[in-house]
Order: sequence, then C-alpha cells, then structure tokens
Amino acid sequence: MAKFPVEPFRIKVVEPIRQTTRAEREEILRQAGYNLFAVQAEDVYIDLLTDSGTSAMSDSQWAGMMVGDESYAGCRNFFNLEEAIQSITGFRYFVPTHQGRAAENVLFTCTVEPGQSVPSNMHFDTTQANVIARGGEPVNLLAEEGLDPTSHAPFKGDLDIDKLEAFIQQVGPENVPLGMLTVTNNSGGGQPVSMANIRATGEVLHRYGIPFFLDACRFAENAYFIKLRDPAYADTPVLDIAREMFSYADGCTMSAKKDALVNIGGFLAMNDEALYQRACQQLILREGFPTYGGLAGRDLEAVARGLWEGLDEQYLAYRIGHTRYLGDRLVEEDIPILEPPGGHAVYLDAKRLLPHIPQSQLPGQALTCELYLEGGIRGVEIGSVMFAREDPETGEMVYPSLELVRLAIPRRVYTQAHLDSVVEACRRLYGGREQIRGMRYTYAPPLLRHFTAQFEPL
Ligand code: P71
Repeated sequence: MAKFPVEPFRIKVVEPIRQTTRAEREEILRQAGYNLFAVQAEDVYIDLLTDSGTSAMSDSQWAGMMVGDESYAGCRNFFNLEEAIQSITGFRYFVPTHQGRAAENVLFTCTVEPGQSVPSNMHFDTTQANVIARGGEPVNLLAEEGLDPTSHAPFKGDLDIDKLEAFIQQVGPENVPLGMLTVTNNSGGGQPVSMANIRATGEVLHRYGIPFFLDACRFAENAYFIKLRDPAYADTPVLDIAREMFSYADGCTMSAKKDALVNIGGFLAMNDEALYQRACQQLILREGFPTYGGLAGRDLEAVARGLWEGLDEQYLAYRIGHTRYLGDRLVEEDIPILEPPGGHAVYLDAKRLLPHIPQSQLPGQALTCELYLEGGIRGVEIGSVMFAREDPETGEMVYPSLELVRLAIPRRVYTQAHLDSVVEACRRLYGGREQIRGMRYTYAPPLLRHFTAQFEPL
C-alpha cells in the first residue's frame, strides 16, 4: 500500500467545502461552456486546478501580515524580502512583482526583440505567451525521456544540451537574448531538472554570451528532488542545493504563489545592474515603485517568510510524499499517469486513458470535464487546449506530445482522505472510460486560449 507522510503541522483554521450532486454538476458544467475555469469555486468539492496561490499560509506568515509596513517607499518588509532573496538565490538585484507573469513581462520587455528565440527545457503557458507577445519565439528543447510518460528516469525535466548548442548555432547567438530552464518542469509533469543539467545549460549559454534565467517557481521542490535522487547531494542541505542551482544562472523569474507559500506575489532577480535599471523603469510603468512592485507591504512579508518555510526539509518531505501518495494510489488502480509523480501535481495521461479520442477532439479537456462530473474535482488540461499551435507556415495545427490532465495539489490544504476521494472518483471514471466522448471549441481566443475558451461535447 502507498505510504502517506505525516503532516509536520496541525490545522488551526478550517474552510467548509460542499459536495454537489451529479445532476447539479451537469448543469454547472453546461453553463460554464465545459471550461472548468468558468466554474464557481464553491461548486468544486476538491480543487486541484492549481497549486498556485492556493497554499495555506502558516501562523508565522499571518503574523507577518500584521507587521506589514504600508509606506510607499522603502517599507521594512522590502528589506526582509531582499535579505531572503539575496541569501537564497545569491542574485544581487531584484524587483517585487504581483506574480510570476508580471516578472516575465518585465524581463522579456527588457530583453526580447521581435524575431528572436527563447529556448528552455519547456515553457509554461504564461512564459510562452509573454515571449510571443514580444514578437519572439519560445522554443522547447526538453530531453527525449521527458516526453515519455512511462519512463522512470530521475530527472525528466532536463534540457537536451546538444540540441541547445545546435539551436544556438542554427539561429545565431545574436538571436537568442536569453535561455531559460523551468524548475520543476510544469508542462512536462512537474519533473525535476538535475544539477548537472542546470550547470551544463549555463555553460553552453555563457559560452555564446547568452544570459541564463531560471523560471524558479518550484525551485525548492526541484532542490529536494535533487537531494532524493542524486546520491552526490544526499547529505547536502536543501538550502545549499538551491543556492548552487541559482549560482549557475544570471537571474530568475519567480511566482511566489508556488514554493513561497503565498496567495499572491512574485519577483524578478538578476545580477546585471544595467538590466536591473531597465527593469525598474518597466516596473514603475506597470507594477509600482521598486520597493513594493504591485504588492502591499504585508504581502512582501508573507513572501519573505514563505521563501524560508518552503525550504524546510520536514515540510518538503511531507510535500513530495503527499503528491507521491496520490500518484502511487492511482498506479495501484492501474490508472495511467505520467510517471513518476511530479512535485506539485500528478498528471493523468489522457492519451493512454482515452486512446479512442484523437488529439483534435481534445481528450484532455474531455477528461477534465468527466472528472468534475464524477467527483466534483477540478483539474486542469495541460495538452492540446493549452499548447496546440498553428504552424505559421502551413497553417496546420501542431499538437503537443503530452496530453495531460494535471491534478495540482495546493500546499498544506488537503488531507489523505481528500486524496483518497480523488482516487475513488478516478477509479469510477476509469471504469466508464470507453463511454467518454471528445469535445470541440465553440469559442477560442488567440492567446492563452485555455483560460476563456468554450466547448461542447461531440
Ligand atoms: C500553474 C500556474 C498558474 C496557472 C496556469 C494555468 C492555469 C491555472 C493556473 C504559473 C507559472 C508556472 C511557471 C512554471 C510561470 C508561471 C506564472 N503556473 N512559470 O501551474 O507554473 O506565474 O501564475 O504567478 O503569473 O497552475 P503566475
């Protein structure tokens, strides 16, 4: 039997949740145009839409909110955050932002010119869209085994280093304003990137004079996986692993809504002073003065404290074990997931679960809807709806290799019994999988389609 880790915390505040009837959910889903983003949260029983901004904050973080200094300039919480960021990442400069995508916007506005390419192991949706919005081309160079949902390789988030070098030579380093790595790799199953791969990515990019940025929202989970899976780091404190990860990069974008355990917040950090000055200009234009960047002083304090809490090894053992439990239970029921389970989520493999539905008929979306109907559970499609793109030359739709439904686990929020009820709903769904039909769009916007598209069942 799968093992469940004991929580290294106890519960002080509770929030009621409510189960609906299947008949109610059918009507709710129809009214939502079969897009779970359009369903009211109160109509969801277990909400696994995202691990972003959904954490339960600690008593220390809530206490920190009460010492928020709401001065416009130079509030004390900025300096607490600065101390945390500099100590953990080692980067010299940073600007706070209201969340990760704002950091991406500022970074790409300062660096990407139309026609240029930004390679990464795999871009997530907002990074991809922010590169495109600058007229750039996001390029995914994930190593082959990361695309095989059945491979048990330890570091399936690794970038293909040979492909990166070949790509730079092909387009010319002058057309690559920066390179990135997403740790952990969210679009590819929440899989970690190895230390060797982070180091090698930095080396290749730097050889061509190209800056290297980490998309670091899940850096602590990535660091913990390195401790678990790379024997050379088995006895290294996670904080030191994280510091080494950052040491190979020139900066990072961070959505603090993940590993920093807050409900809102992010930052952009870097070593380059000239870039920092340009980032400040963009920040003042879009987010706010550089000592608050679109956040209240209290939010900065919660991020500062959350960054440290997210690196606590007892917490990380629980966190990774909690996600692992859900994955192991699903595997026990023979339900196809992307293996091994990720750090923040378990991903159902819609291609193997619904082999009778072609990608053009959106099997991931169909599965997402079915899971809601079955158990009031909200996951998110990470497949053709999120990532299929029209080939600019042929006009044909190019579908992603992975067609997934992510069950993202909010931090410190759900118990083992909640996860068991998710497994139960998946088991019932799996029993009736042959009856599940595909879907088609009734509305699809051009950018970041998944948030607002509408569908109907075929
Ligand atoms: C996640 C999210 C947020 C999201 C995305 C799609 C549907 C629902 C929720 C955000 C990320 C991320 C990575 C690797 C940058 C951002 C943007 N993830 N990089 O996974 O995962 O950060 O949301 O704070 O703007 O659910 P932001």
